[in-house]
Amino acid sequence: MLTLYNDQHALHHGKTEMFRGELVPCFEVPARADYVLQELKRRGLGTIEAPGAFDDAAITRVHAPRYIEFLRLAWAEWVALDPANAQRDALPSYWPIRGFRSDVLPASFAARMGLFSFDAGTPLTAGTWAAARAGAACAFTAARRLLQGERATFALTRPPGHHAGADFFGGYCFLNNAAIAAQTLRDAGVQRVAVLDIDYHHGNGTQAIFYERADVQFTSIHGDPHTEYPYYLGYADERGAGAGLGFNHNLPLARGSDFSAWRAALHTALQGVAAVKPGALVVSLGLDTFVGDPISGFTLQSADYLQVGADLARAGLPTVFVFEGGYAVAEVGVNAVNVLEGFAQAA
Ligand code: OKP
Ligand code: ZN
Repeated sequence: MLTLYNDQHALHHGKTEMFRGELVPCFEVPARADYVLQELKRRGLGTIEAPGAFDDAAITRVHAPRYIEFLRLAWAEWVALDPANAQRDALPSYWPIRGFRSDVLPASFAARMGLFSFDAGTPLTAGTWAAARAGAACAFTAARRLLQGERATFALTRPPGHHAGADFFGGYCFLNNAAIAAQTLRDAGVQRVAVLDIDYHHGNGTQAIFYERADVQFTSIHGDPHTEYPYYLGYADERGAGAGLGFNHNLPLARGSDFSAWRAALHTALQGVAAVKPGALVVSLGLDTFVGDPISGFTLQSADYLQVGADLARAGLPTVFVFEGGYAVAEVGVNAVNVLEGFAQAA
């Protein structure tokens, strides 16, 4: 398995996120990717390369121009408000919910932070744009290398992407790496792409990006949004709209679900994937389904991830894996590489 590694990822290192009225240390830390890289090397699972040549056109195919512009300039604007801001992360405090205007682009930076976000848990830092942009390059290159004949590729990057929509950040995500990979495959002529999101949290950003499209099917297995983040999307009755009706599949599972329940959902998901005969598969690879994850509620064990990889390989599709969540930091490397090794051995 070829890994495309974002060696700029640590430029994004948030200090704190809002949780129950307090700022607590970020769960989404640089060490997550370091552990995965270290485990890939330790087990000698394929080669590790830097992403290739990249321009922002691949980002623009998925994200709105005014949002990209906002992200690019956000840190400079934040520091311009107050030089002391250079020492603290930017977090939003105001959001335009129902009844407010979202067509107007306010002059106020604080107002634009809220316009382009949906939670207070996603700090924007000095290196966020550079890290996220390099991550998009990773996802893009992972897709391109698949087109050039690789059986499977792995975009090892952070911050993650699947909560980011066309024009919003949240859930630790800024640019939707999985969507960028899927769109890159489409733009190269792959007629239909399936995105399978196995992170604990519903991939609301990816769903929203492709909701009205039949050319990219989206399937997600995740904690029931009645009780789990991101709460406001991810229900089973969300089936797609317009041309995309029938191309969106949510498989919510109760908090506490074990591997046998999870694996049954995976088999259901893979049947749906096979039904649309895609030319390629993009897997949003979250490892926060692990029993030891500090912010999630499923009970998968490390060995189960070998089985997950093998099950995914049996779909028989060229596959791009994109790293998403997983916050049991010391175990995330073993768990991620178990999926990849299980895949490689069964492929
Ligand atoms: C991102 B990804 C923790 C509350 C949860 C947001 C979770 C984002 C998960 N104190 N806050 O899908 O792994
Ligand atoms: Zn997650």
